[in-house]
Amino acid sequence: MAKIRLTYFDIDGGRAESIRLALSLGGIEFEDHRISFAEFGEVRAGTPLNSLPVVEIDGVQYTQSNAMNRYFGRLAGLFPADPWQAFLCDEVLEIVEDAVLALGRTFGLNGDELKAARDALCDGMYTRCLRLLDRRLEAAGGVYFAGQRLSVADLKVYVWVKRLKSGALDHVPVDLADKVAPAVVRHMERVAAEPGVVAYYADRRKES
Ligand SMILES: N[C@@H](CCC(=O)N[C@@H](CS)C(=O)NCC(=O)O)C(=O)O
Repeated sequence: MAKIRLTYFDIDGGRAESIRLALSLGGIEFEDHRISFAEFGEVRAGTPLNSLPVVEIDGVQYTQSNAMNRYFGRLAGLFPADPWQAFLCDEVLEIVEDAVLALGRTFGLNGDELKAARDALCDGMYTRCLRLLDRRLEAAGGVYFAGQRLSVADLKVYVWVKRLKSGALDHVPVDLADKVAPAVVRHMERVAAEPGVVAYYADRRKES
């Protein structure tokens, strides 16, 4: 098996978290290389696009978190084989990626500017994304987003919704998802209770 080293911030969230979860759930050995925000300037200079996450596979660095979600998802049995179900899984991955990207554009703002940008995000794009995810989930049977079983789409939505509800994001109401996408919140709670996810965070607590 190739030697895999995943580099990302030392947070249990963000773009690398669903990848870490997929690797862990799939029993795929990898080095979980975590860096502090203070180290980012130095580390990013050594990455192909000056950004994280990067995954090093047999000594070569690769970029793009959703490519990693798909590849490791396939290796881990967490990506649908059926082309239509794969499309549904992909759509969800990209909806959440767009949402993550939009939040990134508000970083660096402060005070009233930050509040205005986050209010607009929550009332506009985030409400639309959450409502769409709610509809997709119901259409897929209400439990998983694709293939009637856990996939990287479920992991990526779980990580995002957990963050929205965490209270860590200024001006993002913790009950936004509850109000506009209750099925997605129930989904988040179910994914949190998946045995592989519970085991992953139990191991994380032992490490820290
Ligand atoms: N499309 C890339 C985006 C990567 C990205 O923007 N990562 C953020 C951190 S989560 C970053 O490194 N931002 C710094 C920058 O781009 O200047 C991916 O999905 O991996």
